Amino acid sequence: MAREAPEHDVDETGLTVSRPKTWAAGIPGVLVSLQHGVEQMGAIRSARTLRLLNQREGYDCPGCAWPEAQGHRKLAEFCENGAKAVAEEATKRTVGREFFAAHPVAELAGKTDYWLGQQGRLTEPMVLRPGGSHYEPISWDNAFELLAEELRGLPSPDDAVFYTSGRTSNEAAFLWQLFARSLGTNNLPDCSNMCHESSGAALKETIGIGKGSVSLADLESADLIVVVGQNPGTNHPRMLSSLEQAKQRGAKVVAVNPLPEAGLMRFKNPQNVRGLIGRGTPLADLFLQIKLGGDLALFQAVGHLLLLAERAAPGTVVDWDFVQEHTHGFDAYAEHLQKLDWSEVDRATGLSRKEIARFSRMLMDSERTVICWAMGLTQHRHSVATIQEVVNVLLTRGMIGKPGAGVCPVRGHSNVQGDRTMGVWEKMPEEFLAALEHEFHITVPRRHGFDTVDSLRAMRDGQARVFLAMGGNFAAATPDSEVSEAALRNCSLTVQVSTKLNRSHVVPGRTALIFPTLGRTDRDQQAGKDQFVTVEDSMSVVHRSRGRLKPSSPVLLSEIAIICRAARATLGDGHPVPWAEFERDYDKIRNRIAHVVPGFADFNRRVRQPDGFVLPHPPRDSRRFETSTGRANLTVNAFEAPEIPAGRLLLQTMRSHDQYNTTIYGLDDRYRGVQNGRRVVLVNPEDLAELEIPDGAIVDLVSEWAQDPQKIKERRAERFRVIAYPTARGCAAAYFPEANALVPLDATARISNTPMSKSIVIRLEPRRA
Ligand SMILES: Nc1nc2c(c(=O)[nH]1)N[C@H]1C(S)=C(S)[C@@H](COP(=O)(O)OP(=O)(O)OC[C@H]3O[C@@H](n4cnc5c(=O)[nH]c(N)nc54)[C@H](O)[C@@H]3O)O[C@H]1N2
Ligand SMILES: Nc1nc2c(c(=O)[nH]1)N[C@H]1C(S)=C(S)[C@@H](COP(=O)(O)OP(=O)(O)OC[C@H]3O[C@@H](n4cnc5c(=O)[nH]c(N)nc54)[C@H](O)[C@@H]3O)O[C@H]1N2
Ligand SMILES: [Mo]
Repeated sequence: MAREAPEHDVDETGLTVSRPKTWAAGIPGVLVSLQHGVEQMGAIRSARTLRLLNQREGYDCPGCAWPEAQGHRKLAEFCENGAKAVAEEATKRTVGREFFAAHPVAELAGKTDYWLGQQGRLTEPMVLRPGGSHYEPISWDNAFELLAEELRGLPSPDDAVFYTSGRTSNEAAFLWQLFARSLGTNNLPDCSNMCHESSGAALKETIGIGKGSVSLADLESADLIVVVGQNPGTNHPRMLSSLEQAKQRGAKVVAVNPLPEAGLMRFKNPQNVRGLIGRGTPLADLFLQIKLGGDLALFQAVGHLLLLAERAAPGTVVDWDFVQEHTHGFDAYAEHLQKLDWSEVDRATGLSRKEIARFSRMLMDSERTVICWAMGLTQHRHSVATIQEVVNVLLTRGMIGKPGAGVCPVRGHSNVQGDRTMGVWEKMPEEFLAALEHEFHITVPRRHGFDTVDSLRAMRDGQARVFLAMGGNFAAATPDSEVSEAALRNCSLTVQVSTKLNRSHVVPGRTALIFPTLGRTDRDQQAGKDQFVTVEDSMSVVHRSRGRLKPSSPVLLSEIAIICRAARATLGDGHPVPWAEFERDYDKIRNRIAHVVPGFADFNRRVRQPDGFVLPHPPRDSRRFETSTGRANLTVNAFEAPEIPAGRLLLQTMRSHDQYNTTIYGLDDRYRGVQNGRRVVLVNPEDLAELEIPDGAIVDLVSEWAQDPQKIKERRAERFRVIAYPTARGCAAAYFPEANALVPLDATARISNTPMSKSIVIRLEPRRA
């Protein structure tokens, strides 16, 4: 473990370090959420806004995709970080034309993401003309005409790229892909390509559907919940309530993580008295401090132990009824695991065999197991195989399609799952494309489009030249910052539909447009009528979201209105899709979604039910597996773990407690004991001793990447302060997006093509003073 850090250790930049916390939420969480609200929104707007957060008649939290309770909801159905996300969006600060007149783009390009975000909500459409130094105001009509001309002038529709971030509603996402496909391209990269793509790929192959199989009720009846590669205390705080309830009725929790995250250790629930003033509820019964990328080894080792135990006492471990009736590939899986090399497991996981045996004993003792995971599993070279090993273990025990058991990839953005359901994917299946054609009497392309990494390559190489973003922050969220910024600058036109200023606005194409839009919390009226939109959470529940706040400017258009007007300008008024009608009445969009997207029949009526409705999920509902074999597939995956050369560390890039992806709320990471700074790298004290680098040193992080081992390419991120921290040996951690410059564009997961943001070989280079 780390040496005891002094309570406060201040460096010359004002950054302070204190001991990491061993519990999450409680009173500081409540205070922080109120403070952020009042600072950004004022007291009255705060109270009004937070009262409607995640309520049936209110809006869906723009934070994470964790589901809301069905039936009775608490008065305050939100968490500290949800409140921060809302304050960030509902802020009273604004950026208008005076702001842009005062700040040339070149100056804005020198500002941090934090500074840019703090300036406030965008209020009117802006344009940066070729060779111009400042963004200038432009009317909506002229802006749409400019975009339309550019799109119509492209030699091929595939020269345009339509990016989506996961905040977009179902309705906007459906229209966005319809616009792209009407134009003639499947270039629909999205943030999911950098997020849970590996989960989708692994699950589709093994259980036939790329979504999680559990509901909140399953978590309520599970007797074992395993949380792998996820930091719910920060990123899904409402999940802690589920874990707390589970613990209180006797369920066990296992945490698998290189970091002892506070939210996995103990929870003080701010919604009850014990949480506010007591010691809270201990969470993890077993904490496996694994090395980065060691999870495939762990789950193979556990699978191996399960099979050994089955051989010793036949019929007690493997769920033979399930395996024989519903799965394919069991024998090959079992045979492959016989060859497991334990010395490799030791090296890859850094865990003791006793710990691994204890975990497998817990899996054997449990009748209802849920395994949850997030970015710690999805952003490695072998992510798809790793998740398939998780599935293998669950299938062996028959833990899918029964109450209290299943797979739970915990999604990121609040509607990232819904956006996929609506067709935002560069390779939607034929049935979906055919249904679109049939519904709208249009022709849509079949050639697969670019995902995020391939879009970057195409833009870098001049093969794509118009970049449109429905939300998000493409420049900062993507890997290899230098390459991605150059790729954007290489475009003839970049268009950002955004609520707030960010990095992507200040690394513009030759011409750049900013389309300011309504957010989740804003009232959306069309043709004199209040409209609502819908979202799908991490557990496939589709429900309404309706904002009530007065928009920060009367000029703002909804995302839907922007798409409809852009499409009309580009495709002409004779286009068979009724864009104008869609803009006036969102029910009309939902009627069409009901015809095209499976599971959405009678959409308008069902989504008006108090808690919305749940989408079908064949494995969960009836143990049906729509895979290539018609059964759940156990898979054989070659053993794999990252190699860390001598004198190097493996770096993960992760979120602090004070950020939402590239939106930085503040400079503290309260649970990890870091205050007032983000350029830090957490390193195990024994590694520091070996490297002869003192705690507190200022270093450059240098990543070393080679597709071809003879040609190592270096990338550098300057001036990070070293913090001695109890992370697993050999494994360092720094924050995203500051460390994105270190993630090579070509370093991606096999099959899913997701950037390897949790697996970068680096060395620390001390700076001379
Ligand atoms: N407040 C807030 N909420 C958010 C977000 C936010 O930025 N702020 N982002 C949203 C989005 S888009 C997403 S995708 C989710 C992200 O939610 P998380 O996946 O929780 O986010 P990360 O910060 O990337 O944390 C990864 C966790 O996995 C661990 N980990 C890293 N590598 C490994 C590994 O190899 N093995 C194991 N076992 N563990 C590993 C890290 O130590 C860390 O605890 O959160 C969503 N919710
Ligand atoms: N190194 C590294 N890189 C990563 C990750 C990592 O763990 N490490 N995580 C990856 C993951 S999981 C994800 S999901 C991506 C996130 O990638 P993105 O989704 O592209 O990034 P965000 O930071 O969530 O986007 C924030 C911006 O969205 C805009 N916005 C906010 N609300 C709205 C809205 O309602 N409508 C519209 N139109 N715009 C809005 C605002 O302008 C804001 O600045 O980053 C990925 N990048
Ligand atoms: Mo994400």
